[in-house]
Amino acid sequence: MTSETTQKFYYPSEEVVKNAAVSGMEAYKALVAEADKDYEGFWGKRAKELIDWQTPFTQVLDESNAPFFKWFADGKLNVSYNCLDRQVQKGLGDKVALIFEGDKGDIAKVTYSDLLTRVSKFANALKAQGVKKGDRVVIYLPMSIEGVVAMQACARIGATHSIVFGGFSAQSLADRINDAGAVLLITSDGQNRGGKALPLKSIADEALASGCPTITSVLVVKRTGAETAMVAGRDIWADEIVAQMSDVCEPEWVEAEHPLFLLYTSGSTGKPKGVQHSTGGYLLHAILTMQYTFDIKPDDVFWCTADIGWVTGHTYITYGPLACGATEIVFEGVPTYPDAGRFWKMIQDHKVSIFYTAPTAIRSLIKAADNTPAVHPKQYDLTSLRLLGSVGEPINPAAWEWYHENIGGGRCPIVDTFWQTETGGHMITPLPGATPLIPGSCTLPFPGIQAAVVDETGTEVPWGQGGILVVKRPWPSMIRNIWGDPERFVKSYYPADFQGKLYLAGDGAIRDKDTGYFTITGRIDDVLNVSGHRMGTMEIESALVAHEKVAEAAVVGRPDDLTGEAIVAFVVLKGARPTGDEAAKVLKELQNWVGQEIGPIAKPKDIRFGENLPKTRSGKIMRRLLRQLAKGEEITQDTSTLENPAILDQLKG
Ligand code: 6R9
Repeated sequence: MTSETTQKFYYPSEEVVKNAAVSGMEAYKALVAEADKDYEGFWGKRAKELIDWQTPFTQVLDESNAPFFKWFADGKLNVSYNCLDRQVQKGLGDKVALIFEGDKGDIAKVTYSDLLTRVSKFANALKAQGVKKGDRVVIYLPMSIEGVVAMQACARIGATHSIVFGGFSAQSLADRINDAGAVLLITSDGQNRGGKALPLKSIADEALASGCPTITSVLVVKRTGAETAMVAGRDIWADEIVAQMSDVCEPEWVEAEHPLFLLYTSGSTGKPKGVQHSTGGYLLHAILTMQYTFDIKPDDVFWCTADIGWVTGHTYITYGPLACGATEIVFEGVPTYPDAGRFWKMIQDHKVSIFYTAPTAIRSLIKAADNTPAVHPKQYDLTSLRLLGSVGEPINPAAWEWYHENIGGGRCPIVDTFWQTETGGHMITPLPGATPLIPGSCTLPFPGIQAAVVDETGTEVPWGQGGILVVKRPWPSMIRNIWGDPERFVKSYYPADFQGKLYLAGDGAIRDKDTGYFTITGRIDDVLNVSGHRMGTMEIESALVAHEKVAEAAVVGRPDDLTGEAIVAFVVLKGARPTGDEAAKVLKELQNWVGQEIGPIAKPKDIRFGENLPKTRSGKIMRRLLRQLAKGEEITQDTSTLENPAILDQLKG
């Protein structure tokens, strides 16, 4: 190790090392060596120890139908049983499982016993509506106790849930319901966000009216109390039906490979992919990462600020913390309401010890703290914190340093966790009591995860050289399939370029030439990362061209200080190219249109109008030029294959 590399490290304190589940770098290396030596033994041992099985498994990994891997396939279990019943049996019934804080500051605490009762009643309500093992249930709910209860209730009866983020439009909701063939929808009258009550049921009604033939009933949770139209014979108030149910519901024991959930995520083509996860392997990684990465302890108050509509909310709100018997926060609101000190006040009020959030939130709160001293984190007592986490996008070193200093008081390690909807849990991440940290690097693979950086042929590149991020061996919590589209699964994740042998993450990466630490360099496909949310450029393009005025559209990303990437659209209208006020008017109209078609997170930040798009002679849109234009750069690239160079001037910002 050179002195230069020694300097850039942040080492965990002796006390952190001493108390950590993985204590010291030697312990980390020993785990990696254990997995290298006996891969199946490594995972099998932990699956036995960490999960309560109704029927034990006899085989760890079945690779006979690769890349459709099976883990623990002949074992049977129930995730809800592992999260709730076993905590109560261990004597944790009176321990607080969830601390819910509403947008307006209302607080509710739910113990493990209460949660078991609520989940059992809800599960019985689902059964009363005819939901059976293997049926798909779509959940379109705000951050709420009911959201967690509904997910756990599905798991309890073996129904496969598919959460649709509450910010998605009617169209997006309908597409997901239909792709999944869901029989039941769970939604709420509305949601509270930033001091406003927003509708939800009416959006769900619009989705169902557009044609969702498989849905037979809708359970409606009361939240805002807004007047809500109910369709007779289809819509039922959840509280009314749940009140009539027994509080005992025997868990449905399912095979380890039974699909626990689908979660739709953007890919490089227009249609979102229904990422299918398993039961046993998924639960194992949720628990193991809670232990190793978050070093979860009985007295911790754990807070993951993600929404249950994203995978982070699945693994690190609904499943991981509960399977470990932890106490966790569920927050309905937004970080900036009533002011940008909300997160820090909640950490102070609830004595949060582990805090897990996204770089985009940190960056916006840095800005707020700079502008408004009253919401600066130093106004709050954050001494309860012992560990910080980051997820969703690369964290820039300046934001890392601020987070470390101002939130972590210089004493809390930061785990920068790289993973994806498809991976189920952390893939490359520091372990807090082991890994020396370098701001901006997600450091080293989680024990048992064989990540590598390769070239186009699948050959590993030397450290210091950028390439394509892959995973060399299957792992328990990996995606099992794309719902209803096994061919797309193989093509997307086990492409022929790598002889079908390597999992393709879709990100680029580089390993530090001295330490081997990984830094993620961003997506290598047509997927953008806006505020930690994945958006497919094709999805946005399809929405734009569905507008009556639009003839053609191309969407690219541009780096953005606050949101990581921002969406820029290049649009050709059917009529004349608009300029001045007219351009501003159409721009607003198209932004709102995309908001309605997909959801507000997909709205382009900037739209440029041209009489055409830059194309090659064969008619291919030259996206690399659009990327340069989006950044406001002069075109330095070769334009010799461009048929219509004059168009570039029109598309400059
Ligand atoms: C968990 C989650 C996955 C994509 C992924 C990558 C980016 C996530 C990151 C990160 C750098 C990190 N990403 N964590 N990039 N450092 N710590 O975010 O899942 O919504 O599927 O997004 O997010 O580009 O491929 P998902």
